[in-house]
Amino acid sequence: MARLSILEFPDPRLRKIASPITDVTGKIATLADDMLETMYAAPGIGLAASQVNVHQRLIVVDISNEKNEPVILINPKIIATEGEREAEEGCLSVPGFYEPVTRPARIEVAAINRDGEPYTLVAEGLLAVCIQHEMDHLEGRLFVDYISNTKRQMIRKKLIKQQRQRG
Ligand code: QAP
Ligand code: CO
Repeated sequence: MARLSILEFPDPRLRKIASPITDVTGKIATLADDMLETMYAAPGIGLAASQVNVHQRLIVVDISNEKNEPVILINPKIIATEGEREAEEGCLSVPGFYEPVTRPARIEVAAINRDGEPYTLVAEGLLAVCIQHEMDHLEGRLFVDYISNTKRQMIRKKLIKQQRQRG
């Protein structure tokens, strides 16, 4: 297991569109495990491969309190949505900033698991928010894209300054 480094907004690599995974190899399983380790260490509840500079369609989430319910989604696809809900979102790639985002309240997702088997998942509440947020990363989309330009520019400036200070 290894901890991976997380790209931060406004890094242009976060804007890349991820490619479908054609073969769930041991390498992909290891990447998923490393992403889970990285997410738990952060700590966070979701991480997309794009955030660790791997532009392939893989996300991991775990919204459990005990951090013992990892979900790995390879090539996730939303096949149904229902309703709408606003919830506060944050992102490991936008540290320290939280803003409300409106999204479908319930989703059904088709994906492939760590063993290469297809499955579907129905999600609502925080899990639905988290999966949609992480799937956005695979399209090069960030939660700050849903807020006002003024707020996004302010966050951009503050993060660039922080990144400069850290070297
Ligand atoms: C996405 O986000 C998400 O700013 C996952 O300083 C967020 O794990 C889905 C984090 C909210 C649903 C609701 C953010 C950690 C973690 C920060 C995360 C920070 C430290 C964010
Ligand atoms: Co994020």
